[in-house]
Amino acid sequence: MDTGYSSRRDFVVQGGAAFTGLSLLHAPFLAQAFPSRKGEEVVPWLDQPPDNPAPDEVRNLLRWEDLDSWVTPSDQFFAVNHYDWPVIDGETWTLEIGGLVRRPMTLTLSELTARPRRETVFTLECSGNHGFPWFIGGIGTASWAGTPLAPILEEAQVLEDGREVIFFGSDAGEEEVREIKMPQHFARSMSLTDAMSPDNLLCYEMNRAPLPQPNGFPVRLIAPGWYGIANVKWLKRIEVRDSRFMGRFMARDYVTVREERLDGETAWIESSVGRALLKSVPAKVTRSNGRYQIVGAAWGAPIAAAEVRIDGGPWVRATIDRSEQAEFAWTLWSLDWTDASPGEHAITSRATDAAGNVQPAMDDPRIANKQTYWESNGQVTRRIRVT
Ligand SMILES: Nc1nc2c(c(=O)[nH]1)N[C@H]1C(S)=C(S)[C@@H](COP(=O)(O)O)O[C@H]1N2
Ligand SMILES: [Mo]
Repeated sequence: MDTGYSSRRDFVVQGGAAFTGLSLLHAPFLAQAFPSRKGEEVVPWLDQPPDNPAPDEVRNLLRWEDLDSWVTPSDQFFAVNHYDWPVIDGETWTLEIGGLVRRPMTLTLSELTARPRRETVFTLECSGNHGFPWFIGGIGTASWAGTPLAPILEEAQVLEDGREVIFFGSDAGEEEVREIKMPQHFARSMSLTDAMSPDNLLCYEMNRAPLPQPNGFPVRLIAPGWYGIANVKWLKRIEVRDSRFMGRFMARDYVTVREERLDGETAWIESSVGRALLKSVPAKVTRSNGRYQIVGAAWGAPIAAAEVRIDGGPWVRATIDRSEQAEFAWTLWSLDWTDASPGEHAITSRATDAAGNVQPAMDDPRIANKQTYWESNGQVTRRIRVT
């Protein structure tokens, strides 16, 4: 997908580190500009999310008040898993490329890291984020590095019939369909066309260090522009097939159910969660010398504008922080809240993308007629007390 967006900051270098003068790379790595003021204090939101009820599956959710850098430090990055958390030995690990290819391949970690390296700053959001009151921090932005997937599929020589590419993780569990119980690895697929996107990486580094174990060590797929679920961790095998893959995470789970009007009739449409959607949130409110500032993030598409509405008043344009940007990363914004009066207030944000699409309101039919919690990109409202 070519968005024509010019400020992408990913790049390919041969054989490892060749750092250029991009501001992302200024030392120390994580100290980028951030909309903040000297001596400011964070005013916590009144509507704090309930405790995470599933700590085995979901870890380390982002606390929005803590956001103070464009790139999320790895130890503050959330993690989601559906089966076990595999612990893999990078020395003995291999990646199989098979199925409808002329030349099946087995790649070791050192073979992958010897290939051309590319780094992309990408905001990874779980498609369930904002689907439950407790789940509002299933998002983070990291600098992911690895080797592009497309040249490897080219070398494997996909056969004429190859249409679908399945990515299998090492983690496994038991699944049941019509009373048939079967062991299954975590797996997601993409069309061959989507898999061949030059953006996709076989990723082995997060924020300039080996991938942490919870985030997929030693190698995961990074599919910039897609929801978290597509970014298969702990990769084990890539399999090319001639028909659509109908595993749990494509066809039974991570399926959005929505009532739509088609030709004057109501149709219930079931669709597989795929590409990221336009979204924004008010991240935090700060106070400095009695002056309030609202800081937020917007992502899911190239961002043209972010607006804020207080207590159902008019939409006010925030200032977009253009100092740190990448095609697939969130954009930070801020707004001086000049007339903050004592009492409780509701703060809502909405993003507009470069094509003019506006993040849907909660009563927009796309959100209101959605019956499942996936892909909850409706406008987010937070509550705060000004003293
Ligand atoms: N192998 C494997 N990959 C996986 C998952 C999983 O359970 N197993 N969870 C997916 C989901 S739902 C999300 S949101 C992202 C989360 O990536 P993170 O844990 O690095 O934040 O990983 C995806 N990749
Ligand atoms: Mo997810």
